[in-house]
Amino acid sequence: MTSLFPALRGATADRPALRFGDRSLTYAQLAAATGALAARLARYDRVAVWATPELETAVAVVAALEAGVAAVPLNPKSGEKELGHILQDSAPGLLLTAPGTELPSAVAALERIDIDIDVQGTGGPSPASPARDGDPALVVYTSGTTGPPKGAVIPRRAVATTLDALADAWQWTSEDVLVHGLPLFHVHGLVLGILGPLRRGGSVRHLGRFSTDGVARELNDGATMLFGVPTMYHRIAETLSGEPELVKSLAGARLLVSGSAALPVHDHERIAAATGRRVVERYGMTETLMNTSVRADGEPRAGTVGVPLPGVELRLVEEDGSPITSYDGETVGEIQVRGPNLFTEYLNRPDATAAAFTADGWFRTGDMAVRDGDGYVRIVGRKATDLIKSGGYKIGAGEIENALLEHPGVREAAVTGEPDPDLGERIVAWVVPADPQSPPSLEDLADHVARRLAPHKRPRVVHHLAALPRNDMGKIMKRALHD
Ligand code: MCA
Ligand code: AMP
Repeated sequence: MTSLFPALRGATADRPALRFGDRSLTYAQLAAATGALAARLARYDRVAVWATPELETAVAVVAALEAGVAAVPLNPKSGEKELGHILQDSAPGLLLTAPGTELPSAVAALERIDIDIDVQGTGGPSPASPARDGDPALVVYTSGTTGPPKGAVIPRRAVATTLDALADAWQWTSEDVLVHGLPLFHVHGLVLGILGPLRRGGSVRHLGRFSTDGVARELNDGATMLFGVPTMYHRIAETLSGEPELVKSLAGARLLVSGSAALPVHDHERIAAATGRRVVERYGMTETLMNTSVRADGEPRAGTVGVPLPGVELRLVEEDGSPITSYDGETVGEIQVRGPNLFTEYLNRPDATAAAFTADGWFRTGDMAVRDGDGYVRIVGRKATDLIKSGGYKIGAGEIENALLEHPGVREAAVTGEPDPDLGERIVAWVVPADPQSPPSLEDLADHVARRLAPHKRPRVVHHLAALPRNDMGKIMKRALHD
């Protein structure tokens, strides 16, 4: 198949492609660096990428895609248990990392390539790889309600079609300069935020880590688009009143896009009132890439995620699976989607893959929504109460409960999410201590979860209980906990 990145071979050689802090690459430099690396990757099926927010991560993933090899992005803050699971499950042939990175022991046994971004000469792009549309491009790990994260196998076709559909919806061109500070081990920051601009032949400036100052600086210095999760827009909304430079920067942007979780209407309205700009929401999922968006030329109605993207079939279904045919803005159903944007399977999990699809190929998202008469989708909730969205990260309650139960001070544990103005939801741990006289502290439990899983999965609140409320079957009644 043709390259996912025509601009590596086009007439754009001297144009900027990537900038991270004060380090940057033009398209010619990116072609040389990825061409040299791709030549070393061709014999592997899958390679892991230590996905720090650095230039090397972008070079590694593009090189893998150029070589026709699947990339497995790893959260560099993953704890030992999470990392051990992902490595064992995905069995990468080697690990790509920035030079000098200190790696934890869980990955020490893997063969490692330190990426050289400063490839001199006219190495140029790699020759066209023999990869086909349906071949895997990425394996991205995503949490479910129970058990360890599952590896969603995302084909090249899905990456290409989702990015081209977004280009149509957002009038996204090679003239656009994107700014963001998203992590590079999830779809939002990596596929939309890095591969997106490169597929268009445009450029991206990554902030290293999100800050409102960084956003203001880049938008006032030529960047045209901003991507962020609602927590980032919340922090922007909180900061606007005292920061005229931030107001000016947002007012001048071409497009402000939010996704990964619901953007509260209050934050949407505060940004609109201060800047005159309305944030555009889009809705996606690791397994489906992008499904809907408010269009750049459409009406950005607060609280909706817009209309299905070109090529995406979307329907709402009742509990019994029958499709809802009248769009009245009130009837709630589960969103199901079908189209070239979908993942192929969960790696090594045929059971989970089969459960995720209907017999005729619709993917069950688990998101509950209504649809207005003109087709706009409004997400109203989730089917599973055991999935928590915190800071735009999806976190499974079961995974954290299992980690808590491995703490010697914990006899029983339940995990829920509760509303949080900054994070959307925050993780709450309900714990029956092994010794009621000396229950484990929040700090202790947070460290324990952060070390085993990842810092964003740590509980932010802990309640100690004498017993967990259970029904006759012994199942924990989570709704009773908050009462
Ligand atoms: C705190 N930290 C700790 C501990 N406590 N580290 C170890 N042990 C501890 N006990 C560290 C954290 O790692 C972090 O470090 C820092 O202290 C602050 O922690 P935290 O409060 O969690 O971070 P934050 O600054 O509040 O983060 C907010 C955020 C972040 C920046 C909005 O949540 C974020 O980047 N969210 C993006 C999620 C995302 O991209 N989701 C896409 C998936 P440090 O600051 O150094 O990290 S969804 C998706 O892809 C689909 C397709 C879609 O639709 O988009
Ligand atoms: P993930 O599995 O981490 O890719 O997260 C996907 C989930 O994020 C979806 O199933 C939705 O629940 C949620 N999500 C993504 N975008 C939006 C949005 N714009 N509004 C509400 N929820 C969203």
